[in-house]
Amino acid sequence: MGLTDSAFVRACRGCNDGPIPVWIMRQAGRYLPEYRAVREKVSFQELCRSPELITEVVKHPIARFDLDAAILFSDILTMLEPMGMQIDFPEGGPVLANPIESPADVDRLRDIDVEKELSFVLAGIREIKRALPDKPLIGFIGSPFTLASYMVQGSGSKNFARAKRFLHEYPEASQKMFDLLADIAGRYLRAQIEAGADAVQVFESWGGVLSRRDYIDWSVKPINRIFGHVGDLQAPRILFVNNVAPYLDIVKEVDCEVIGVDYLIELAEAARALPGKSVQGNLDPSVLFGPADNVRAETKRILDSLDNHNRVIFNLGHGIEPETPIESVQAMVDTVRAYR
Ligand code: 1CP
Repeated sequence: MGLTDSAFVRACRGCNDGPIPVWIMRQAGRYLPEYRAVREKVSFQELCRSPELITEVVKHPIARFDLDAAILFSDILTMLEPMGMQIDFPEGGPVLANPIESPADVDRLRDIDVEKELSFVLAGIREIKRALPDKPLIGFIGSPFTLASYMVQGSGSKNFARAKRFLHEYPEASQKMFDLLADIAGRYLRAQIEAGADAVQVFESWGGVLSRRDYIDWSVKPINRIFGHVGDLQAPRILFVNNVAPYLDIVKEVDCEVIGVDYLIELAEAARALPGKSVQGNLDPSVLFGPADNVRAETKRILDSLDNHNRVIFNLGHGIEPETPIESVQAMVDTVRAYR
């Protein structure tokens, strides 16, 4: 375990002097016909509960593009189901039938035994490691704010106004909910590493709607609490922040090795603002809908702009879109591979 010599792990640690590693957020998913074929037979939740099917879909993008890391197939919301949230995954995105509306709802949330109640995920990780023993595997969770935003809102949203309001209306209940989420998430990440994950990523997908003050209290503090659960292990810790630009000076202090950067800021600017950390990103996923020449040019432009190529992991600046042309993905991967 560990795969410490892989380009991906070395880049996480800032000491990769070989080819630049590349993987893709949401790399197993609906842009791949082989994933759609699996989903014609089973629902998303059935897929997430089957260690064999998890392994099959994790292998799809690796077989096609030989990416430098695999990522566990699951969802950030999976952790919430044993806590008592009822979640459905229709076409348009997740829907929660019993959103958190009051402090009494927070009191009803269950603490969970991650080894027992999320055993199908951990079995999936062990199965993936048997199938892909030489590929670094990334485990993941959602940040407490990103999870809470679905829990309070009941679905995805543009600005998560209800979730933000809940923090200010019920600060004590919010603190209780965030502490519980952070501790379960921390134990869950630890269990993922013990099952075989070589690195872990926290998705702070929606914290970018918070004021700077709230960002410190409701994004960074709970995330540091999570990372504290795994800081003594070898696995590098990645924090993906959507809309990182306003918070670079705050994120700089987070207890982790890598910052995943969205596409709203130049990757080189983020790298300069985050000394001592590696960066991951940040091609705009919509570029993949344009001509292959432009995909190659944009990929190369991002790489050319960086001062230090030993601490970069190439990726998109957010998840790949369902209808993305596969040729574009290949053009991006080939360009990164040929870079040095
Ligand atoms: O097949 C389907 O119809 C389900 C679509 C789908 C998939 C493929 C969902 C529902 N989740 C996933 C898998 C998933 N989700 C993975 C593993 C796949 C991989 O990376 O290869 C990961 C890491 C996630 C993480 C996730 N889920 C995030 C954080 C990443 C991000 O994009 O910012 C978020 C916000 C979710 C919630 C969620 N689950 C599913 C969807 C469509 C969404 C987003 C909906 C929204 O925008 O609110």
